[in-house]
Amino acid sequence: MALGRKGFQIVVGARRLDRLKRVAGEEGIAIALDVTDKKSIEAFVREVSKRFGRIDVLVNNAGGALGLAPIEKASDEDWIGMWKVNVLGLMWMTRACLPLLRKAKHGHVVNIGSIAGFETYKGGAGYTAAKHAVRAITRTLRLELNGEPIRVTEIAPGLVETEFSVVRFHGDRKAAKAVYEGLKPLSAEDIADCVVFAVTRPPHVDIDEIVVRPVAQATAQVVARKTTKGRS
Ligand code: 8X3
Repeated sequence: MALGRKGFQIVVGARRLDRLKRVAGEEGIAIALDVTDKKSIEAFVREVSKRFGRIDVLVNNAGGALGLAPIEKASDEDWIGMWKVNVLGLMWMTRACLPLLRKAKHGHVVNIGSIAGFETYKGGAGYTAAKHAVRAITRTLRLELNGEPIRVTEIAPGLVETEFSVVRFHGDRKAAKAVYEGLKPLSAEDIADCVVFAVTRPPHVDIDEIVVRPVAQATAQVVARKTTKGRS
């Protein structure tokens, strides 16, 4: 709700309405949204249109990784899942929100990408390909909106401790925890800070990209971990 503290009226959309309401707090509005379902997107955007008639900032945050299998053993289900949420969902939301972004004095699309948008690693092809696509879509959108007062920003984080790894490892919490062991990962708040920074620049300033990693992470897989407990 970092943008809420800056005076923005927040509307949050996600599948789990109970959790969403907690995220939205008293000031924010929570509306159920599944970005992989066009009907759900239509209903969400219709509701926002009815209540506010415009969108100043669209943050495309939905995304995630499924599995770490090499291409030889890639699961169709995981790949389709990743492409649906990271790529199609982002395009569907952007396409559906553009008419309302055009109604704002200054519109802004913020896409949450990843360092996987320009790095690759073994077993990561489904996710890195999807995040490379997010990067390509973001850059294309900037070209297509050139001349309009709509800014386009990609935020590309490295390791952020959220449910990301629990989802990637299909619920294996031990494997997920190991991803963040021996270092201080970024938090959701660190990414929210980046969003706030990009969004609160003067309207003529477009922050194209912010790449943000924990200091212990040089690349997706080169990570300095401390083994002594309590020293990370
Ligand atoms: C995830 C980034 O560092 O876990 O988007 O590969 S990383």
